[in-house]
Amino acid sequence: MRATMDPATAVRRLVPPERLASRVTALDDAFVIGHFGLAVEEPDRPVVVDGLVARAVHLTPADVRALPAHRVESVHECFGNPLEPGVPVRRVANLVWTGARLGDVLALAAPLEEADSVWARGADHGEFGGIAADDYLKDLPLGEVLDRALVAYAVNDAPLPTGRGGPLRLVVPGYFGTNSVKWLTRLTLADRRPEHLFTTRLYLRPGPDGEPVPVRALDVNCAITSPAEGAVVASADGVVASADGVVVTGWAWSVEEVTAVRVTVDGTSTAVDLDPRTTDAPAWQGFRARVPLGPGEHVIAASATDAAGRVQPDAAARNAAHVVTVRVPGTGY
Ligand SMILES: Nc1nc2c(c(=O)[nH]1)N[C@H]1C(S)=C(S)[C@@H](COP(=O)(O)O)O[C@H]1N2
Ligand SMILES: [Mo]
Repeated sequence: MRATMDPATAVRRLVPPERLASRVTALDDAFVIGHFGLAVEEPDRPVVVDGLVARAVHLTPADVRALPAHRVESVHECFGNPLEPGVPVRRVANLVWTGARLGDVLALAAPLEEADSVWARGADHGEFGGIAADDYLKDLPLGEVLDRALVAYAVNDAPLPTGRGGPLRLVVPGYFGTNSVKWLTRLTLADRRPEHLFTTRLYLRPGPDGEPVPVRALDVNCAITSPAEGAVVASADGVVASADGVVVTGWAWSVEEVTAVRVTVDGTSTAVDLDPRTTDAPAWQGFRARVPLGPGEHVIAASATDAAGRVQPDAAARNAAHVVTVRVPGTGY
């Protein structure tokens, strides 16, 4: 059997929020997750579409590139460790993906009426948390993803690198990154959910009635990109405080449009300028606030609210308000 994996354990490359200043995140500044490590490079790795279809098909990356191309700017966020829902996570980027619509790809196999789920598999395999799995697998509700998901072959207008899931990966704008299966090998149409480490054991959270539901739609969340945690402002270290104060900048996102961002300094709210969402897909939205800071230590916190009324909790949640502590040197400190 051909080796599909480098002999590696889980890859978790994380990036601090202060590297996320640009609207579109450079790939070097975007986090990388691979539960089993990274799959090996295989530029022609095909994708099979099978299951509840009229005719199973075997597609090369060239077949997918021949379909109508769609380019989507979208926030890309890792849910974090599903076993630690109280730990704040800011593993996030905003990337531009290009690919074929999932619906166009599946249509080549003529899905049967009864199919209401698509199971996406990746080439990577191994052991995660002491449990062995033959592949990475996620299932998605067909009705929600036909139009919105892409089988992507490019990111930031360049071919999808192997580490990002090339040659083909799924991207589901508005869903947590865990659903965006890298190194795609198979799309199986089904009428039920699959039992698997990454579908029914991990990446579940309590639903409306307390029952476990898969981690899909993004939470409301934000990240302060400047000043950085621990920054000494009003000095030459990149963050310059003027007589008018320090400018706090960041990004806010959710599955729906973010309608407000609250920025507080030592508990007191300040005026915030928030950009509207200008795209159909959930790209992140910029915000900025000019805050007056006297000498001493200050706690700056940001939290977002979305159009559906979702609000970031203050603490003890994966999407808790982002808090940075900064110091202004001078008398009084
Ligand atoms: N095949 C495969 N796809 C995967 C994963 C994986 O381990 N294997 N990790 C998922 C998780 S949890 C996240 S957050 C995103 C990360 O994508 P990135 O590494 O391009 O940032 O990929 C998702 N798709
Ligand atoms: Mo993730």
